[in-house]
Amino acid sequence: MKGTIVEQLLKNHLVCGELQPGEEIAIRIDQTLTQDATGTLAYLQFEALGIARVRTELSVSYVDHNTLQVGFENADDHRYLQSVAAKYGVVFSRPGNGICHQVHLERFGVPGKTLLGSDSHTPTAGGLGMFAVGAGGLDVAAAMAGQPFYLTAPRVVGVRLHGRLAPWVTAKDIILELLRRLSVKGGVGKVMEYLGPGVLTLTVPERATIANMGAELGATSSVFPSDARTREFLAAQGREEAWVELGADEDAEYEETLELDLAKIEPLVAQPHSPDAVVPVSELAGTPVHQVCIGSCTNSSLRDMMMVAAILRGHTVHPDVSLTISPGSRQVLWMLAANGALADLVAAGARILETACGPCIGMGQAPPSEGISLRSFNRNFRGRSGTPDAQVYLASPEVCAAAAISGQITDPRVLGAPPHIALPSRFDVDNSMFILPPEDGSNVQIVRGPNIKPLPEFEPLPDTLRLPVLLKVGDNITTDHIMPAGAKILPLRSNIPALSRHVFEQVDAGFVQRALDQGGGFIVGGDNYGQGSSREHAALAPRYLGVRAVLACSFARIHQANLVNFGILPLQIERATYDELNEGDVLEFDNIRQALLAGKILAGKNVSSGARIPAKPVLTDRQRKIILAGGMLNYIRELS
Ligand code: MIC
Ligand code: SF4
Repeated sequence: MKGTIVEQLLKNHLVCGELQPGEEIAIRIDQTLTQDATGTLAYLQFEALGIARVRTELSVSYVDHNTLQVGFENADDHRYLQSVAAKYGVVFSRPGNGICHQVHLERFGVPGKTLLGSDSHTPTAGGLGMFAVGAGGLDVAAAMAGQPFYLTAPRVVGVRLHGRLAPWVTAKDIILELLRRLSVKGGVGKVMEYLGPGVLTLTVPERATIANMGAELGATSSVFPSDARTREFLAAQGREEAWVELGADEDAEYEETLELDLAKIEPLVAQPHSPDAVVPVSELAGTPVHQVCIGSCTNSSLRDMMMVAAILRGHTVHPDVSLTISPGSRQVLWMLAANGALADLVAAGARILETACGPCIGMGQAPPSEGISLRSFNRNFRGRSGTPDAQVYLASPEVCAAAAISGQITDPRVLGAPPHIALPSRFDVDNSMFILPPEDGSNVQIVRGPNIKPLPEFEPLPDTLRLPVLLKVGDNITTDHIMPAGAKILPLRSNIPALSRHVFEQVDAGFVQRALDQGGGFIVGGDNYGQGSSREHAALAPRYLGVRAVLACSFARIHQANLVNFGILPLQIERATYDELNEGDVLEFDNIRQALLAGKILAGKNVSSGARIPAKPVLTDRQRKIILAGGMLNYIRELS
């Protein structure tokens, strides 16, 4: 990674380790962000660390996920988050202020700084030249406590952009094209660094769309240079003083390079049920659509919303379609209201939702049975929309708007010349929906509702595990499979006993009872186990049910770290071993502690079939100690 932007950013923040791909390094974290669905747990964990005030340059707590208040739970969580922010020195972004990634980009992102967020799309800020990474809440809590963040030094992929996008082709199509080429595991262990003359043709919100969906590649992060366009964006936000220039050295060396001619990209769509099932929109033209949802942290900027309004102007949404619009931030909504674009959206029959994640995480707006939903979002995993048999497609706001009018997937190029969107050089800036913490928070009382339960306690890892395989799943299992979200389950995020009742619910309704009856056990998975979100609940809730190890062919980065943080052993197995294992097999591992200390492969046995189970612990030296302690909180307590 010599001379790359990634190298410069990591070098400037390196606390320990060598910048060699594959080595464990630790970096200083300048800023953190949390959102409400992961934040309650993150702050409960921060409280458990016993630190009086956050030790970052800036920590922000957003409320954007759990905003449907069908019971007291979410509102109680919001109140808890507000009080805990005041007590510990965290800026609180009130519900209604917008989606964390969009708002952070607008108001707080600083080129050259590091950002750790308890949300997998935190790399959105890479569009501004930050080194921004998603992590579990416990890792973010540790960063708020001033501890460095540990990660595997990534391989840096240089993505060289040439030329300019054709009319109706957008930043979303650039990242969909990369997903088409590389797949949802193509970025694992890597950071995507964008370079080349094509970069200057993209504004910061467009770069942010690309960096955002780098998460779908499985990449640790995505980074853009900080250049004249970055300066322009910061100036428009009244923050030009935050600008610093950042670019790769002339002779920067990348582990891999990819060439992308922007002029050759066409409008694309990801088909159900994976963001990498990408085809040209022209192949799907004519497919009837029942719902169109525009927004999410991927595509909810002022430019995106104004483009949609301009396309819809003078039309009425097709009678068979329900169109929802969620602007990414209060700034975006306010500016749409002031410039008249909101009136165009309302006149066309769009259903205007609040500035929040909304349908992206199944917080309302579930599609009809077997409904086809076209969304400008980033994830279309089965069931995530709230309707198990819905078919969710992902595309640019332009493609979505065209379908909202015609009632079918439509190549927007048939609409003639695209509208010209003129953005103002100054945006309307108003910080009044942020609550700044008092200088001294020691007298602030933390408010806890009855749904906020104490953190479960776990014992250290035993030396022998003899337990059944509770479930065997395939490749690319997402955290949405493991720990579903949606309007009914998300309110339980701060109540692990209740939340754990929903583990693997959509995959196997009998899983929870089986885990309880058998006193715990193992999960067997294929490649890229745990891809998708950063929700540590996908580790904590299974651990609560007694899951002690996951045996998989490979793991997604954030989930692997979350498993370790909650004392679940991530064990890598060969495909042949995977093929031989069956649900119900009893597996035995002996002398685990000694083998872990010696860094050895575990020699497990399938008691049911007699076969050997060689299983390699996927752990760094530090993680070995954490897992032996039974999880990160135990480990920190041991140290202090
Ligand atoms: C998501 O998009 O899946 C989420 C909801 O934002 C998650 C976080 C969560 O589960 O709370 C993520 O991306 O990390
Ligand atoms: Fe929210 Fe969706 Fe973005 Fe996750 S992906 S942060 S749920 S808008």
